[in-house]
Amino acid sequence: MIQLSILKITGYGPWTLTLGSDREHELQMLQASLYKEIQKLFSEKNCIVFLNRSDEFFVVSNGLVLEDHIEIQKTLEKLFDIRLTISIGYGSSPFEANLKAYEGKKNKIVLNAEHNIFGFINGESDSKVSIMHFDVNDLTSSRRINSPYEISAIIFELYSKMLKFFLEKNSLAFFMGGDNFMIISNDEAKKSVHSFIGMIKNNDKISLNCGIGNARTGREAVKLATKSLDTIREIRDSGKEKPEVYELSC
Ligand SMILES: Nc1nc2c(ncn2[C@@H]2O[C@H](COP(=O)(O)OP(=O)(O)OP(=O)(O)O)[C@@H](O)[C@H]2O)c(=O)[nH]1
Ligand SMILES: [Mg+2]
Repeated sequence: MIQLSILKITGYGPWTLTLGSDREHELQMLQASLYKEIQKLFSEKNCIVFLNRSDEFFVVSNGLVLEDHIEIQKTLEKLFDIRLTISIGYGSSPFEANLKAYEGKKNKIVLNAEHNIFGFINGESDSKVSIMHFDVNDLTSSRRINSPYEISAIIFELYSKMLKFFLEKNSLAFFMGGDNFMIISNDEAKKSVHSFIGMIKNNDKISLNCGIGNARTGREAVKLATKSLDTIREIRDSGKEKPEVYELSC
């Protein structure tokens, strides 16, 4: 089971208007500070936070119970003027967990009214997280031919294809910066990773490496996924033929 906690700023749209037109820089600073704090608070509890469209946060919150969410809400309420709503869901796939969180909020399944927490908690039982860490092999060579903005166009087109492909496998893809992507995945997605890498290689002439990590918590799974990716690099740099996919579990 994967558990997701989705944090969204409450009444953000109307609130942004109260700042007047000279607001974009303020909003960007607020979003960056929020992200920093949310990543800090959840990673201390062995979770990992993925940024969704800069103003919404997807947390792989396996192992966390309602009390943990209340504690984090209290800290955020002390630090920021704006309030956040947390929607929690779980399921056998990340997409299902996302739907469950969405339903919990939509149908007002209240877990804690005072701190705006909705949805369904799995907590500590049957915890299983698989994360894929994708990275472009040797992006540096492409930098010699393409300017920074042209590289961005290549990376975002790749992200769009990745998101669509893995959504069909009930998994969720996030852009992490640089040439890095992470996917909150499941067995279905893991089975199709070679076919995705092959498709991108044939159609876009981009070579990808993919490290996979399986663990009981989000942070541990990400650690193992990144370690797998670094292992692919080590094999490559030692002159041996590198695998495109490497997987570690704990
Ligand atoms: N989010 C994230 N970004 C990273 C990580 N490692 C590198 N980056 C970013 O990715 C960019 C590209 O770096 P690399 O992927 O190491 O460069 P490369 O030439 O593609 O080399 P290889 O991936 O080893 O083939 C860097 O400038 C960083 O911005 C990581 O673990 N996580
Ligand atoms: Mg790279």
